[in-house]
Amino acid sequence: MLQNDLLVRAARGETTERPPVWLMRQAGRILPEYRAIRNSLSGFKELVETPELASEVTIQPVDILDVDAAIIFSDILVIPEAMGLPYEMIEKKGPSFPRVVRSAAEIDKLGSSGLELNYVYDAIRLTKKKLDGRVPLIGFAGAPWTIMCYMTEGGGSKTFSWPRRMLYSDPGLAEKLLDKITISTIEYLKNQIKAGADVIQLFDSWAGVLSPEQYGDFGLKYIRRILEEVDEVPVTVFAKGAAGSSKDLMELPCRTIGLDWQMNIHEFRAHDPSKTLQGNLDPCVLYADEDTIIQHTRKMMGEFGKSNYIVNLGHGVYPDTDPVKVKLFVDTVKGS
Ligand code: 1CP
Repeated sequence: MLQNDLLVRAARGETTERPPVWLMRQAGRILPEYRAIRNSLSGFKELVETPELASEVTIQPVDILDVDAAIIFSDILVIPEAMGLPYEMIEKKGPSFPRVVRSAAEIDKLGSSGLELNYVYDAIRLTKKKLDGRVPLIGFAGAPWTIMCYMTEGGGSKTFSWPRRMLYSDPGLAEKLLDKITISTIEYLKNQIKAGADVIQLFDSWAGVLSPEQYGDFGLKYIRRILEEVDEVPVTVFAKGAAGSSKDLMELPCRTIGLDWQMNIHEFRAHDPSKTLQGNLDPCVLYADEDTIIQHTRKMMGEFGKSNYIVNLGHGVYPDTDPVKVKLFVDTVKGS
């Protein structure tokens, strides 16, 4: 039983006393308490793969920032790794894949079921135990298109030319890879739910590099397949940069759609007022002075309205944000 179940109720479309609030990328990044643990280790992967430590940093923002939900400390890149493409997390640079997949033979070698991700499920079980019902726990995965971006490009990129090139040069090959990622992701999310995840979020961080038409064919099609299979708990789809696909997003068979700060709140609401929306404060607002933060947070909340709403930023909180400002944002939501 959850003592604070605001997030789960809002995600189900039920009436809540106030909208729940959490922040994308709230675990890690901004808290000195996170960095203290992180700096004592060999690297990011040790933290992700050690359930005791992962659960500790998952709970830090609940204790320190008083958010209404925890999100399991992990990364979307654990899926490519479990499929057969290990990643390295390079200090101050980000992820890098020594091997990528760009041919049918390479894709054939990838695994797609029975993947070894027990460390994530153990971290979820342990976190649930330690949280003891204080707040819900969010499980997550990358959406297939975003995962394909990393598996073909080999790391972060401004343009993601490799995956986009494949959509023109060999769409069948892209579909083959997206299929495998989709199968892996369904199993992964179902196992996260069995381990105790109360809500699931799909991050499609690179949705915005595609045209709306391509996003329908190579992004939303696979998200839809996941949603048709993973229906045990409410699912949120966050497709960063996909403002041009508002209607298609709102027609997905999921409870909640996450908005980035460039998306028009009223346009999304108008498509289907019964769906829950999550978002969408520009993360840069949190660099401003206190009055500006309070003013922008209240204005945003007014636009979303009181029901079917989960307060969040429009993308992950930026690493150099002052935790005091983040706390002010959380307190403003709770007090207004
Ligand atoms: O050493 C470190 O501390 C590395 C920084 C870091 C952290 C804390 C990375 C590297 N990943 C994470 C954890 C993480 N990643 C979480 C859980 C904890 C939390 O921060 O709340 C989550 C939900 C993610 C999800 C993730 N990873 C996304 C989707 C969300 C988004 O921000 O769009 C993406 C795109 C990644 C890949 C990734 N991992 C790390 C980096 C620097 C990146 C982005 C690389 C790029 O620019 O393409």
